[in-house]
Amino acid sequence: MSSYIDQKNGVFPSVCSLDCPDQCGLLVHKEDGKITKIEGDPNHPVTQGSICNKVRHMTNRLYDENRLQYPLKRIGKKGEGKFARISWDEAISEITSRWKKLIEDHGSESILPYSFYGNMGLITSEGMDRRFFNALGSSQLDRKICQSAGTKGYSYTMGGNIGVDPEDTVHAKLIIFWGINAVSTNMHQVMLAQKARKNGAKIVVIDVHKNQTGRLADWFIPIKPGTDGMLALGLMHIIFKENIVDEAFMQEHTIGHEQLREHVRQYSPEQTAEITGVPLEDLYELAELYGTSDSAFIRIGNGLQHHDNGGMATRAISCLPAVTGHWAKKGGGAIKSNSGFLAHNEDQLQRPDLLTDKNTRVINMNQIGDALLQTVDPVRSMFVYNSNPAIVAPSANKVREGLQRDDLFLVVHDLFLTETAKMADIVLPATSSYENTDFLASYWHHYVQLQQPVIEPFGEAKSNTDVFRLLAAEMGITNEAFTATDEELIQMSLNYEENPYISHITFEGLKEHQFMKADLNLALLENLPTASGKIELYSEKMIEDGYDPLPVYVPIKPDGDYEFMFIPGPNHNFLNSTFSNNDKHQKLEKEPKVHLNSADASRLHIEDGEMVKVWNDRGMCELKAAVGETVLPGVAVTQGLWSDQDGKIQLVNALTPDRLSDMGDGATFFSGRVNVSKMV
Ligand SMILES: Nc1nc2c(c(=O)[nH]1)N[C@H]1C(S)=C(S)[C@@H](COP(=O)(O)OP(=O)(O)OC[C@H]3O[C@@H](n4cnc5c(=O)[nH]c(N)nc54)[C@H](O)[C@@H]3O)O[C@H]1N2
Ligand SMILES: Nc1nc2c(c(=O)[nH]1)N[C@H]1C(S)=C(S)[C@@H](COP(=O)(O)OP(=O)(O)OC[C@H]3O[C@@H](n4cnc5c(=O)[nH]c(N)nc54)[C@H](O)[C@@H]3O)O[C@H]1N2
Ligand code: SF4
Ligand SMILES: [Mo]
Repeated sequence: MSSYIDQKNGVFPSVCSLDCPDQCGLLVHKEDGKITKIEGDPNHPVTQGSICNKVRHMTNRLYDENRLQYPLKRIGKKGEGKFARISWDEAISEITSRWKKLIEDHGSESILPYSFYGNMGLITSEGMDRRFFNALGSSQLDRKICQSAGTKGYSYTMGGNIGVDPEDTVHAKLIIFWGINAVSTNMHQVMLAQKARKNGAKIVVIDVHKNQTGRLADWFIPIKPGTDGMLALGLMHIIFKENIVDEAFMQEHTIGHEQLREHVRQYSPEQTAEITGVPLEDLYELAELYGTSDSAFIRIGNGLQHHDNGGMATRAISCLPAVTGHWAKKGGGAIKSNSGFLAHNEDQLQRPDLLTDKNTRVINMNQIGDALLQTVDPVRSMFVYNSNPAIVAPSANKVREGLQRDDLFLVVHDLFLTETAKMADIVLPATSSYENTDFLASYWHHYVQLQQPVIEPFGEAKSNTDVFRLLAAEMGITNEAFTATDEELIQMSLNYEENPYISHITFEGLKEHQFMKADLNLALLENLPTASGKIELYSEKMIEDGYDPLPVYVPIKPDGDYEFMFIPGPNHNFLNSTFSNNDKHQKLEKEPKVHLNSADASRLHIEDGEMVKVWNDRGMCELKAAVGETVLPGVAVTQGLWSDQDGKIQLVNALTPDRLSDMGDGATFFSGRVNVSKMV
């Protein structure tokens, strides 16, 4: 059979590669060699033919007039944005000669990769690149910008990233979206919740902002930012006191329930109401609703994780379904992330064995600003791909100052001249996922999916795997690791005896079926990867790691004497900063706004629709005020990681802290404080 690329016309199955839990099955329509339409694949068991607006307009991005077609070399001053076209040969030779010299003069750790999941394809995001930087012996990047706090907190209870099968959640009778803006960020979980609702389920949303998800709830519960751990503990207090626990379940499947019962006595409902802002009667009502529900499901989002105390908050919430036995009910339990079910052979794919010096320096991506400004053993070259740190990383003014350093040799591989790429010395054009071969594993549903190239590479664009093969060859790294084809990389990754859930999934199988589901015959509760094999309400491991063995409430850290908690989340029509530079998506989103409570606004004489200054000691933004009752007093919320547009001052990450969270060295985007004032 000829490949999809060879067929000029037709409709081809594919998968969305964006960093989104839904990982939709797609149908790509092609005419005369070009993609004309992207729609949902109705055969996909979970996403069932519906996709988001962002990807429905993907052709605008794929064929955007500003898409990069050739390698570029800086000719102006750093950051001025003046570039000249060069050939791939020149680009690769310039990069590798600079790197050889740096390694000779300063050692390989003077070079740093910086990447995340702009493309979730596994060989694209953690394949040849990891092999290359391991073999090079460069500094290593700790990729913890997303959900590492919660992952750690949840793992103490459950052992790993494992939760309910989302397809089962249609059977739940109570669905709690907790710190997740699911209408925008996990739309198919909303679709499943709507089905459950038709069967009588109630939808509760716990959030600091009554956004599109809050508006669809049967009951919206506003909470003060960073107090979710307290809410979970206060709920457990009531649940134990009212004896709406599931004793039999706790006996059989948990350890530490007696200690937990004693421990939560200290979190009184009165104190919980005071700290969280959730009224006393609502606390009792929620505890009752949750404790007595026939099957309750909690979808835990990133909102509560992006705080100083995000790890412990997630730890506390993850105890709720165990105390009440919801795990044993159809559709009940929780999902933080399900990536554990689809774990692939990372060692085979990433080849950590190629890194011979195991003490290589590690830099946390959340603190890239400080790392770039460090003067002792500075990072002298950075290679950025699958990410746009100038927009997405916290304390962005520091990040930009670092990126702009004259003595930093910056290379950026991307589809567009992003804000990060504008500061580069060499820019390399990247293919889109529709031009690549890859495999993808969702962190929410249970399907592994195949991506086969549908169109030819755009202009002279190259895939990540090809770029790192070229770099390895030119650096003189002659190792069989760099001759492996994309298909071989996929085969090696899927060959993973340690994960019985995917033992039947192969490259050939994926070619035949396009998507394959994890084998879930193993009962989750009988195979928990905790030390005890049970749900750990009390955790010895936490003691070893220096934490309290039981969930506790620790308030977020002080962050200056500013009036507002500042919550800069993502928005509906962008994906992090992806699409923020595309006309169509910008128009859909209109402009960045800051949501304020009307009491605060009137005190500060701010009118709805007026431009205001949002600031702290880290930076400043000018945003349009949206005044109303969607946030509590003392809270300021923005949506979207907007690109720089004609001199507008709208870089929300200029204001965010780069402290690390209590667990998992995660990001604390939402634990910052700001003042808001009228523009003068
Ligand atoms: N459309 C769209 N979809 C996306 C993305 C995108 O940018 N746009 N990004 C993707 C990525 S990488 C990720 S990680 C996910 C993230 O998606 P989500 O898990 O939804 O995370 P956020 O949108 O960061 O925050 C979720 C909600 O938490 C709220 N929140 C903030 N602080 C608190 C708090 O202290 N307590 C509570 N209870 N709520 C709080 C915010 O108001 C927001 O409504 O979405 C993915 N999908
Ligand atoms: N204020 C605030 N900041 C945040 C967040 C927040 O909620 N609030 N969310 C955080 C979270 S959860 C995350 S995950 C991060 C995400 O941050 P990033 O991972 O940086 O996400 P994007 O901004 O989407 O940038 C991805 C880039 O990869 C490029 N790309 C796509 N495909 C490919 C490819 O195949 N090859 C190459 N070389 N490049 C490609 C895209 O064009 C895009 O420029 O942002 C974090 N930043
Ligand atoms: S971004 Fe998410 S919802 Fe949209 S098509 Fe991709 S996977 Fe589906
Ligand atoms: Mo993320």
